Amino acid sequence: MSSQIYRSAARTARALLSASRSSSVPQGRALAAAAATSFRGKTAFISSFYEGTGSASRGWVSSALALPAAVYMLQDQEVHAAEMERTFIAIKPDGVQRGLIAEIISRFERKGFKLVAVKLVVPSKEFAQKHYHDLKERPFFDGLCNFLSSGPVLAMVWEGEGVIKYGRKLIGATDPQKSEPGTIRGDLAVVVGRNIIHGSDGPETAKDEIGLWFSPTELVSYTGNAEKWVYGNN
Ligand code: DAT
Ligand code: MG
Repeated sequence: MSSQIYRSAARTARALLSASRSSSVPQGRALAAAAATSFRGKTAFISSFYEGTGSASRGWVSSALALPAAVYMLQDQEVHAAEMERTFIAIKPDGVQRGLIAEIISRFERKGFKLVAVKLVVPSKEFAQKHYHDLKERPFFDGLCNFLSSGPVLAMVWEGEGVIKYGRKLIGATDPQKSEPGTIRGDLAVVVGRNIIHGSDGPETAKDEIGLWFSPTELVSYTGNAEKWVYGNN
């Protein structure tokens, strides 16, 4: 629920920011409608900007005056909008060595997700053991950690609405024999021991894995050029 409100706030912030670049009242009207819709009456302070005390037209005049204030108040939320959901994605040594970095990155990019951190690293075996700590009882754990630490890994953080769950869809099932065609593993890998890519499997692991692989200063918050075309309510 809170994330829904959060996303609504983010969308409204974006709408307010883009509308603030125009002085036309009709845009302001559309914008107010968008604000009312996305907030669903949950944040009184927004709707209060648009409540006319008399005729509808008086209401719109006052909303035009209040708009800049609303924009400034929501700029923080615009920043947070750029941080709505993040997941950790890594191209494992097999994917890097096979020259699949660009192919894999382009699938996330074309979807509309945003890259907010990236680096090429050779993890130590101890680091690999930390990353895969929840699998330490599995018979393949040692081989898996040896493999992850055997060469360069492209570590990334991707951001976007639903990116954790949908990132897993883009990746496909763990065993490439069972991954659907069209997924990264389905199209580009053959066996489970060389399935080329890792993706966080939920919000908690995403948070832990991002924290393990990146320091906070390595995560870059920015507004993507195409964001207003990727996100929007009609
Ligand atoms: P995923 O990578 O899809 O999240 P996982 O977390 O269950 O899958 O396992 C981590 C990695 O361990 C997986 O990408 C490949 C390897 N692995 C999983 N099951 C395996 C198995 N039965 N034999 C060999 N390696 C396996
Ligand atoms: Mg996993």
